[in-house]
Amino acid sequence: MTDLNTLEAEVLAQVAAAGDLQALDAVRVAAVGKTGSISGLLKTLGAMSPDERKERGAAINALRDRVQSAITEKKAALEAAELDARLSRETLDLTLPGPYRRKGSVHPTMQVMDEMVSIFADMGFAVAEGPDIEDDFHNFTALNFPEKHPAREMHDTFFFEPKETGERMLLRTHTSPVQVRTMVSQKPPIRIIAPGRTYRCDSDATHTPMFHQVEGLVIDKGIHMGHLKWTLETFIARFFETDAVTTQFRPHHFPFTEPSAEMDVQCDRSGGEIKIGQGTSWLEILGCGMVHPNVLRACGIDPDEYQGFAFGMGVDRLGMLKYGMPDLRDMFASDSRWLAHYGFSGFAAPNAASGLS
Ligand code: 2U9
Repeated sequence: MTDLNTLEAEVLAQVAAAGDLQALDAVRVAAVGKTGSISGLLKTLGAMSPDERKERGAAINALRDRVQSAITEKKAALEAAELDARLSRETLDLTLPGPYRRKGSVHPTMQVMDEMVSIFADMGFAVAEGPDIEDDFHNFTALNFPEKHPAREMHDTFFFEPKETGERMLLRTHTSPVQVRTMVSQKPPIRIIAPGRTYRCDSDATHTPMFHQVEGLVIDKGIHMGHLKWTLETFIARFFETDAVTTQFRPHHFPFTEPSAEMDVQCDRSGGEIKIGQGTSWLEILGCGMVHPNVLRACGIDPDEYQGFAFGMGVDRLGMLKYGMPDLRDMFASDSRWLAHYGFSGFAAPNAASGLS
């Protein structure tokens, strides 16, 4: 008759010596599997007397239980060791530079808008925003546009279907409605810029149906053209990052300002590339003027008490001038190669201290 103690010692020694889960499972099958050494002992019980069978059967089952729990314990230990080995093998040092992937970039229009905002913020201007979908009053009437002004026509402006009241909403043609809303809702003094999307029914190499503007408005007592000129010349010098900026004002007309002017900056256009601060050519940069008294009145401000100046510039256009992009339409073509070439890093937000780009 097989000596159970000897068998137990052999099997436990095999369990202890199993180096991995596969080896341990082989020991398990050989001991307590269908044809295992311990399972085989149970088949010998049939030839015994009832008393012998009872005693021998209990001893064999106890042996099987001890071997089974030893195998379970060893399995847990091997699994834990395997997990530790994987964890130490699969460490990831997050301080190492990641694998190179095509990085995203900041669109030139957003870069230029951020540069403009950071310059004006440094000069004490707040940023004001308003809806892209506007009404006639805020986009035209409050800005002193006569009823029959061509800008109110369909060929220039995107109109929505009229409401039941007959009122036609529209896509704002400039961000000027934001200044109107600010003057209606805020007592002077006011110093704001209004960056944002604007929409006009136009499309060629220098005009797109949607483009971006930054307009500005200063309302206070005793404001005059000298304040306007200093503010804009200071902005231009900081935007083009050169002190040698020469500018000129050309008389112009806008319904919402009087007097109105367009501001040019002197540049060298000889080599195809535009160089600001040198040369003898002139380049139009923005429009400006003293806020028309009718506009102040329309916004509830007494022109005998308060005066103001305003200006407007095309963000995309100034970006093309500053960073040398030839065609405005490329700005909106979403060509990943163009964006990779002209895009800016997202980790270098423009600010007065560390620079614009
Ligand atoms: C209010 C009063 C006056 C905003 C102004 C301009 C001149 C101007 C154009 C520049 C290029 C638009 O993007 S562009 O095509 N804008 O020339 N804009 S003064 O004057 C205002 C605005 C709001 C209440």
